[in-house]
Amino acid sequence: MATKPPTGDPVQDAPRVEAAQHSAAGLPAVAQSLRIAQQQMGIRRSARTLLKVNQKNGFDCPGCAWPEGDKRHIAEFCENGAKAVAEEATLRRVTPEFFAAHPVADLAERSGYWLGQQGRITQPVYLPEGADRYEAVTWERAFEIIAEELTALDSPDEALFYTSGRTSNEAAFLFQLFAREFGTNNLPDCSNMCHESSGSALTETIGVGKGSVSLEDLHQADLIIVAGQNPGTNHPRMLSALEQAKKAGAKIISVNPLPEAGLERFKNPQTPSGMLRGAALTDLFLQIRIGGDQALFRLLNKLILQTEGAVDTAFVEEHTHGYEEFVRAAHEADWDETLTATGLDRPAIERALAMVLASRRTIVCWAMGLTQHKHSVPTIREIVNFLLLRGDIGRPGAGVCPVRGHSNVQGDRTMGIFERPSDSFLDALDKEFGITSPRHHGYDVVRSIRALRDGDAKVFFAMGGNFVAATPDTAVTEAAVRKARLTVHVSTKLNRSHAVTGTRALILPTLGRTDKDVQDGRKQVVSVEDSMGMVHASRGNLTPASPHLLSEPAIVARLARAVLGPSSATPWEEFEKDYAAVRDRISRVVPGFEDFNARLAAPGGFALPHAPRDERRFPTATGKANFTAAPVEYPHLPEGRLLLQTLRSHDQYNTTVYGLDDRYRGIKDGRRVVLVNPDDAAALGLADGAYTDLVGEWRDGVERRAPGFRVVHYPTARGCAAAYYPETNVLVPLDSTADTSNTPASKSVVIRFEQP
Ligand SMILES: Nc1nc2c(c(=O)[nH]1)N[C@H]1C(S)=C(S)[C@@H](COP(=O)(O)OP(=O)(O)OC[C@H]3O[C@@H](n4cnc5c(=O)[nH]c(N)nc54)[C@H](O)[C@@H]3O)O[C@H]1N2
Ligand SMILES: Nc1nc2c(c(=O)[nH]1)N[C@H]1C(S)=C(S)[C@@H](COP(=O)(O)OP(=O)(O)OC[C@H]3O[C@@H](n4cnc5c(=O)[nH]c(N)nc54)[C@H](O)[C@@H]3O)O[C@H]1N2
Ligand SMILES: [Mo]
Repeated sequence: MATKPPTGDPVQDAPRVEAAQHSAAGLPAVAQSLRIAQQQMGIRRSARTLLKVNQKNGFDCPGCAWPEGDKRHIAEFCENGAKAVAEEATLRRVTPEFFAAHPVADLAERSGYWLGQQGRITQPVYLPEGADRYEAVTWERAFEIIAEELTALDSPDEALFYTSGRTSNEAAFLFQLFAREFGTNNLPDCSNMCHESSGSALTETIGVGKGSVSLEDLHQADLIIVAGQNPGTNHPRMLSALEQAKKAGAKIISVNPLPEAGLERFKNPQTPSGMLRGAALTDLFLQIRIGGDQALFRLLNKLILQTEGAVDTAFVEEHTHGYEEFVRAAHEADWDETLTATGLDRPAIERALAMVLASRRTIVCWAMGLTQHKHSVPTIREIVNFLLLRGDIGRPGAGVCPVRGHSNVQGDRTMGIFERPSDSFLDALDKEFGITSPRHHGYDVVRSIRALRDGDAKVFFAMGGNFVAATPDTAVTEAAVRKARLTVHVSTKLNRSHAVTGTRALILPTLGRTDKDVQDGRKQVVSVEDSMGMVHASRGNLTPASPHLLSEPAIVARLARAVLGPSSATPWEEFEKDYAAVRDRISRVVPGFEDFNARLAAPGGFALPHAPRDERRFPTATGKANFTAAPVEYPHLPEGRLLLQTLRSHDQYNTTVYGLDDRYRGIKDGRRVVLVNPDDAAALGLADGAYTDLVGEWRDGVERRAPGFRVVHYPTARGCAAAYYPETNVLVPLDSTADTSNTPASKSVVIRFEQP
């Protein structure tokens, strides 16, 4: 058995393992935030910056999309928010001299961690055809190059306009407007890989693809079920909300293959007693097998139906459709099959049922543990069935709570970043701007990759993000992107996508959330929408990393002028100078944004309307909330295989690696680890500390291999394994996606182990 780490980036490949922790936050989290902040920003800048996070006159944290409460603490930040801020507000710089010293081939050899550590990009750079490295270029020339390539296309649909979820509402609105004036709906975005399954399931069943609860609802709930989510790492501020709910008497069930520290115990850094003792959060931990959630909720639904008086019949009669068919399907749920699918035992499910029946107000929260499977959409629909049965949508303290990822991913979608826009949205856009938007649908992320691979798309333009690292099937995706004529990235920091280029490539450096944005002599404000549909202002306060940076709205406005020329009647110049002018247009195009500029000025912003939440109105095809009755699915594994989920460590933000520890899980100094249940490991002959290759298995028979992972015996559910993304994206087949939403099934990867 090989025990040596593999070749590659040595720092990333020497993981050590300590005891996993059973509580999150507390003093170590505060200490860690300050340490990382000072390394990147120095002491004075750290203090100045961190005190402005999520304050009413400050900037929206570029970390997660969790909402801000009404009563804000002086330091309304969390460890991972502080890391996200430090990553952006760093004093390190990537200059044209850096690019002169590092050819693209050199950048391609570096780890994502190393690339990110180099700092903020200071000037636009260009990789000409045949050149081996990027060189400085003027903004004017950069836009000319893009215009040359875009206008040379046979069809506007040969261009792809990707968005990652940090882009402000104003920039996103301009970006989609530009794409549609140019003539395409090819607006793939990170949502396609993230909460698309939630959007698909919720739009069909309740008529709005967004969560139906506010922070206040969480505080009022009797029962909160957190399924497929690791808030201790990914939404740390959610722990305060859960703590508050518990103080008011709520119970919490967590449904997860892993015991996640944040859900076990939370040490609130804002209160002295919280800091010392912490609060136990989870009342019942259902250690489910990966992919077993639909079966679990289906059985719970059957048991609710069998309990006298448990169904809210008045609600069902007045507000829902499809009940009888659903009842027939639910009656087929079977204990034995559910126990197999979930790996749970009968008493655990009975305890869950008792808690559900005792609750008059239930909320279900979820994230990537539910959205990234083949059967994610029917799984989330089953959760909607579960809530509808008890009348738990559209009343205080109850509802659906898909917890979003990127800080403005929800707002970007509201602004029209969507490859399948509704006719009503396009009608309003056309009317406002006197344009004719294309009506045929565009490519989502997976279809964009296929289009590049097959030569159907030739220009790739990214508004943020790290496309080649975030997407599945790394080898296929990278080869596809390299076939492009031109790749363009609007970025703050270096990443893998800058090293995997088309024939020509551009990097356009931009302002981040923390940076002061001055246009035409006036300080600009942007806006964002959080996970609960609250829209508020964000104002950066730091001097930008370099005088050469342009804001995202300015980049889109100049791009549009260069590409569309005088044929566009849109006042792009005016939009660049004054974002309030953009908001005036948004207020006339996007429902819920009436009087946008005035309402944005209110401290804390305003809530967008949500028909199911506000008035129990369900704008679906049937005009009612729809019960659905899909067949129950769960993964079936061949002998000797495990189901791998690809997830986040505590020291990363998606493809941005802040450090090499996963403190709560006890992993140190390395990321190439695979967490395996000790009993599975014994059966497979995988000793703790041994090194193994992970080999993906998929019906196309192509070998996908991630070499050199250290085995860690870890108390995950039987039959399951876990390893970090993006390193394991090589194992996720491009065609392995969720039905309906087409989201890569990156939490359901069948693997075997091969020891060198
Ligand atoms: N610090 C930090 N914050 C972040 C991010 C980050 O990378 N770092 N990313 C942001 C983004 S874009 C997003 S989308 C969110 C992601 O937030 P999460 O969804 O919390 O992120 P993951 O690490 O993917 O964790 C998935 C969780 O689901 C569980 N799980 C996996 N499979 C199943 C299953 O089949 N059933 C159930 N019930 N559980 C399952 C895993 O054990 C894990 O706890 O976080 C956002 N916030
Ligand atoms: N295997 C696997 N794959 C996954 C997932 C998974 O759980 N498993 N999760 C998926 C999910 S949920 C998501 S959301 C995607 C994330 O996919 P992306 O959003 O594409 O990836 P990020 O890593 O968040 O992008 C980071 C880059 O964004 C740039 N950036 C940061 N801030 C700004 C800004 O303000 N403006 C601009 N223009 N650029 C900025 C920086 O250059 C940085 O390197 O990954 C998906 N991929
Ligand atoms: Mo995400």
